[in-house]
Amino acid sequence: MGATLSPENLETLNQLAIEVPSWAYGNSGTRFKVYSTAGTPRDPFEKIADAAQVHRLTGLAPSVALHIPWDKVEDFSALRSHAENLGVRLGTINSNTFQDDDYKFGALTHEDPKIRRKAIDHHLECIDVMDATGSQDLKIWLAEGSNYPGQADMRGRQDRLADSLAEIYARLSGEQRLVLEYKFFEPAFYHTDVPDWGTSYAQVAALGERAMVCLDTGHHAPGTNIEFIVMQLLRLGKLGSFDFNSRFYADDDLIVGSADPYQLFRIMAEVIRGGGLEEQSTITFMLDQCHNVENKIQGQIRSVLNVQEMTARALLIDRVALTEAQISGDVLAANEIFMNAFYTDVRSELEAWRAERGLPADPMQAFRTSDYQSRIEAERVGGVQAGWGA
Ligand code: PSV
Ligand code: MN
Ligand code: MN
Repeated sequence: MGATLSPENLETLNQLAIEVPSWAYGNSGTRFKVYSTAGTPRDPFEKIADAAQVHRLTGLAPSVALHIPWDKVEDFSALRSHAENLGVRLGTINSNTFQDDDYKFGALTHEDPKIRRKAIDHHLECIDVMDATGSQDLKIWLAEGSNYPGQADMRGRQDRLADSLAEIYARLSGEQRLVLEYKFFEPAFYHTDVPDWGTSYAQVAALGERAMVCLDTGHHAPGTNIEFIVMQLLRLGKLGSFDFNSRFYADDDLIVGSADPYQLFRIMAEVIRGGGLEEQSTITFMLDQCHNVENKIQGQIRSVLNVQEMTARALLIDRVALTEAQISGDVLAANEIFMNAFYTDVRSELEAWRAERGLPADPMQAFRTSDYQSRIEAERVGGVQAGWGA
């Protein structure tokens, strides 16, 4: 079944901008082993340089998310200029309250006001970073919860979380936003304090207009209808950002669209249906993935291309015919219209899209044949390689 992207489709597709995470370029692994690879960045400046390659070859990834303190530098304005000189900008600032002994039993929810103070102050410091980098979003993911029934007062923790978030939110200015990410398990296994979109929604709705929900595709129980959540958050005007990644079993953080391209298609179909790619949309389409065994820069290139490809296919859904089939109760016709779009090969059209912009037809191949990888392998010797958590 052939179908081509209309000029309106192409206009929508052009709205797609994907944010890559700085930590994708550092070493990462599982809890069993972190593999070290040649050419791995030794500091945030080198991570940004690698991220800029993804944008240079795909035209799709104009911003880079930072994680504090992993990406802490003396002078964030210098990091900002460095990014801008390489054709990208600094994006979401991710806070980190999961690598400090003080936070063993919680950070923003902790019983001890001194520890809560420390955690709130960390977020205020992240907002200072945003002021210097020009970032729009402060993204908060909390590793807080409990392992055993009875261990923690879940209700009290929820109340303290609300108070802590209110203090952080009050410090935002201008266009800055707070996005609260949810995750149903890990590192806590009995309860987490922000386990689902409903809890995140309840917390951010209490804060105000500039507080939104972050949906990480790897943070749901198996079988969850994620596109339904996308639809609902868009409907409520509270979908702030995505953390895209793929998973087979848990929070696997694999290449986007690798485990289930059809799910990515369904998610992008709801994004389009809900206006998430319209000009006035403020959704941040971020990747949150780590490459354990594959080449990191190519892994990111593959991911951003997959997001674009599934978006292009989702744009091909014949909405007029679909609505007719839905209204008339023609179940099979509706499903066929939906699937026809999913099964359409858009790769040559996307090659043409790149050609028009002076981008390589095959960005993966272009990276393989460039000397970038061999250059960084030769240059980046010595020093400590930055990794997930460094
Ligand atoms: C937690 O699993 C998470 O998805 C959060 O976004 C963290 O900031 C990120 O992973 C770190 O990779
Ligand atoms: Mn995430
Ligand atoms: Mn995660």
